[in-house]
Amino acid sequence: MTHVNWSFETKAVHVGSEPCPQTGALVSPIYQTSTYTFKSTEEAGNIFAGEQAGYVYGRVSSPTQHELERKIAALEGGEACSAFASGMAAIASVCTALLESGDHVICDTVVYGGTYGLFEKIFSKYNVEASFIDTSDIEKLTNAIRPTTKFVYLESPANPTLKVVDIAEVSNVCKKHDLQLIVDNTFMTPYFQKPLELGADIVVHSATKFMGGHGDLLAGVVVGSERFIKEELHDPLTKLGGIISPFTCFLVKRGLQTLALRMEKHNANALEIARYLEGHSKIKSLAYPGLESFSQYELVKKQMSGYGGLIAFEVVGGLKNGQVFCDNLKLIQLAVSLGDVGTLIEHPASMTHRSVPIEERRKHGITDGLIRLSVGIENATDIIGDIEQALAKVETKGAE
Ligand code: LCS
Repeated sequence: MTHVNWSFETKAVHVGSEPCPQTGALVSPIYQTSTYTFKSTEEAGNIFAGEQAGYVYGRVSSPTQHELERKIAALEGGEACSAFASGMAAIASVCTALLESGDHVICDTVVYGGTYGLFEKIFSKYNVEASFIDTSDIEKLTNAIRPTTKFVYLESPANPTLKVVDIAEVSNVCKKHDLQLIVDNTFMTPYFQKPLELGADIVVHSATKFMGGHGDLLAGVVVGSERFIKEELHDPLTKLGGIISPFTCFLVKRGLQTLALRMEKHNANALEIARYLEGHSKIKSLAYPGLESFSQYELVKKQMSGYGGLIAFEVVGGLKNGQVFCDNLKLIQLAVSLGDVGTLIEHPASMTHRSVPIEERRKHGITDGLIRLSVGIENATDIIGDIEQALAKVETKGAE
């Protein structure tokens, strides 16, 4: 089957989900095994040497993993993909593949707290220095480049403020200075944004989020050139041990088959909820890329085909009233993670972005009262009803 001309939805359903050639089973089996047998030492030697196709050990790869990787590469429009046990395992492996002692990296000021911590707490120990720069400011970005800079890392929209970065513009700077551009596409998924087409070299995802979609797994993926995935990323994949399990591959594959439908619903619900919040007297600030009032709306229209399911806002009265609001929700669950079928809410300053120093957080818009809502695919009226009743419990007299 050739898939190059298929649309996104058709690729999502069929690529990597072909019937089993041995049994004809419509859904191919999960290869739940830790090791693989060989007919002879000669065959084993040839497979280990890469001269013959075959599998050797569960920490290296599995047929289920390869099916998932083919599906994701097709959806992101990349040459190849590698799947990992979590988003952090994927990001850490990419960094391990690219970095050496003495290198410098540029990371955006607004990224998931775990990613910030990876550069600040782990790679700093190996003499890799990170500069945290607002990459949407091209002058600042250019000034931060050193002879030792290896790559620029960014999320767009970013977790949790939803700041958007012009990927094509940053890619031009990177190309000029011979730097790699790594984009975390978790919030958009390839359904709404294709960073490789915009000039990124490597795309990473927490597949735990929209790709898996159901809040029941942890996974991460990397998409890039065949050379990077097969040669440079192979050692970190197999030696650091962040391998994804065959069962998780099966779940992510299944999740991806409905990604287009779910993203449309996340998007429609989030837009309706953002419009409701926009007119509410108890909402102090609001960011949703789909609102015309969003400060980077023009850029959103240029590089994304949808707005996603994340909304960031602050309740009048800041942290204290934000807590009252969260504590009174009934349908919406207070939990980290995002991109699930169910609506989730969290408080970045005390939860996901706790590891970012207070001053840094505040400087870059992660205010003490900021709340992040991951809108699910329930009925929008029910979600709004829950928000409405919780906001009614918030006392705003005299609050700012
Ligand atoms: N990239 C982004 C944009 C993320 O939001 C996360 C996790 C990761 C990478 C790491 O992926 P993981 O290892 O968890 O699969 N974000 C989380 C969050 O906002 N709440 O809990 C986890």
